[in-house]
Amino acid sequence: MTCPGRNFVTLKIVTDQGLHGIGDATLNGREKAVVAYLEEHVVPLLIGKDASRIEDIWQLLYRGAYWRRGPVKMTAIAAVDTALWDIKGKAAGMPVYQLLGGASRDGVMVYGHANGADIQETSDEVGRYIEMGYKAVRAQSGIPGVKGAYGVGRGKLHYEPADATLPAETLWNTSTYLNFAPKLFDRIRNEHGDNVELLHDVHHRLTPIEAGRLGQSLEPYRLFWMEDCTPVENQEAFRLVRNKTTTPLAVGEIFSSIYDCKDLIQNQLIDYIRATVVHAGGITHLRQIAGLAALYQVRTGCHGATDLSPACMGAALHFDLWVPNFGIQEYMRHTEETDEVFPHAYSFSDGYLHPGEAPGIGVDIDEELAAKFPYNPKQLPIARLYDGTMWNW
Ligand code: GCO
Ligand code: MG
Repeated sequence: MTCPGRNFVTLKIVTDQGLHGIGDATLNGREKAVVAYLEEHVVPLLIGKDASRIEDIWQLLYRGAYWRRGPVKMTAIAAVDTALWDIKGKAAGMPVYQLLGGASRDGVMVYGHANGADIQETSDEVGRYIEMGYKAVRAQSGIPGVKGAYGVGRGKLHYEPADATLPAETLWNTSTYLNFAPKLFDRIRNEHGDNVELLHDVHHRLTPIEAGRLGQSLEPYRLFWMEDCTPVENQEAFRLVRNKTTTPLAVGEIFSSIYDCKDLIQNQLIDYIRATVVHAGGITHLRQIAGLAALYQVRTGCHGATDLSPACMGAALHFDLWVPNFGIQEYMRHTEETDEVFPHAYSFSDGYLHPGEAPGIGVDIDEELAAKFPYNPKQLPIARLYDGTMWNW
């Protein structure tokens, strides 16, 4: 565990041939649950195993656990899986994207995060991202009358929601938000034109019918996607949203397995699947999700917030460069300290990330430096309605 600006859990696997691989095991705000699962229940099973048998080890950790799925276990499995792909790449002398089948594109289109205290500040931030070369930008704004709207940080490039030992309380008002959101995107389209893809994260706040209304009201601004418009425990709820709007729908950053999204995909209720390496069982499982999605023209849009470490980002970029049905990759820049603790081969240029040509996932951990940033417990905020009722953050 290390905290170079925020907490990360990293698993390192070492072989008797002298190779090592790393995998991200970070579950934001629940770090120690994954550490305990790894230490108590996973690591003892790995000692002495053949590191080349990625699939068999995946099955051992998934089927062999009896208690299947769930974010803690799937994050632990993902860490092992990523480290083993890293080792396989190093053993072969190839970057992981080559092992998967080679590059399907020259670079991975990413979207950055523009956020501001109000409409003008957010629109200005969108402009700043366009100047940095981004082809796609997610826009989130403070909302007058809503205390602590989602996505608006104190910092700009390094917005971090998990910033308190006990969950910070934010407030939510759906009507105010529904009236506000079209005004935000009206200003952004007017000021920045049609040549930038715009995205928006609703962060699970609306009921299905409200999500339908929001999608409709944003249609004139041609969003690339509207994300997590309603909680997804009930996958069927998306049929109602879908029937109301042509705004594309993205879901899945909190999914940990193919079973969380199979109905959404098979019924063509979403356009982008947001599952990523660290929370969805690693590269081995994510490629099954992508394979199912490809049958239904659902494209990938991997989660890439800063609570996913560079080890996840590296692995995701190899996956993205290869996966036939790629859509977009989220890219929230890490702090300089984080980048130093995790030296990496991936690089950003003109709106695209490339995983680089280093063998494996192309990301390592500087353990000496990591030790200088001890774990610092933090939790994500919670949200309440103005009458005190608990809501979805
Ligand atoms: C996103 C996400 C994040 C999450 C965070 C939780 O779209 O990037 O919604 O901002 O809130 O990853 O740990
Ligand atoms: Mg999100």
